[in-house]
Amino acid sequence: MIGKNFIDIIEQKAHQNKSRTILALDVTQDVKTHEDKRILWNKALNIAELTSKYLAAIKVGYPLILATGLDIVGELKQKTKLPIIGDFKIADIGNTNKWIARHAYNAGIDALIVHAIIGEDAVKDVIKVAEEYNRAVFLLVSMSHPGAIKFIKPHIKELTELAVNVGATGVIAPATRPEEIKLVREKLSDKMLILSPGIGAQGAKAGIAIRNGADFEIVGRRIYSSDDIELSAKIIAQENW
Ligand code: NUP
Repeated sequence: MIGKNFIDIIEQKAHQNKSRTILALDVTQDVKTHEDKRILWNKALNIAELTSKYLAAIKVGYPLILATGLDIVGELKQKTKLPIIGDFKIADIGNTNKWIARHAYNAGIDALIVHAIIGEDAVKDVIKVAEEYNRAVFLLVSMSHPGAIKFIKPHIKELTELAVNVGATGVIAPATRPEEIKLVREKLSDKMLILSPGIGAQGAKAGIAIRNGADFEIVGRRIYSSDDIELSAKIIAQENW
């Protein structure tokens, strides 16, 4: 299994901050000029710094990174001292995946999210890079939106088995359907982590994923779009710790 170092770090941060929250830092806006980019960059850093004492990790994805560039990862790590998860939902052929992973890890990303549905060979190409860098890989075995019920959910068992077989650090499973978290937990080794999105804006209550077997809850809009960002992060941590 890869990513043991990542598990130690995220657990240590969780205990230090008494929180099982991963902030989905998807704050974004149209960026057309250097000034737009600077404003967004500062806004994202400001939210990260305001909330960091109530978080276990930060997750970045396309909404932020395509607008600011990958360099923001280094500054986020330096300012918050939190591990950074790259939610690039890697889902291509192995050779392409390998290069996405190298660029992300080179930028300081500690863990990557990869679609399990692409199959063992293409997932393994990311695992190999993660081994080389001593970083983590999480596989999507289901998704939190309604559309996932038709195509992904029917394969959740096989996708979870794939995650175990390739030695992934853990999986992503939806807080919007806690019964799926339970099912996934039964199939995973105790050491593998479950990260669960869907809390807040997508309707699930903070704490529900943890009570059903997840290790961390991924929360975005409920924190960064709230009137009192710091207080929201604090309350969610109290609910999931
Ligand atoms: O199944 C998934 N659902 C989901 O919402 C897998 C994900 N990676 N996410 C991500 O979690 C989504 O892209 C966003 O970054 C975050 C949830 O954000 P929010 O709904 O709490 O704002």
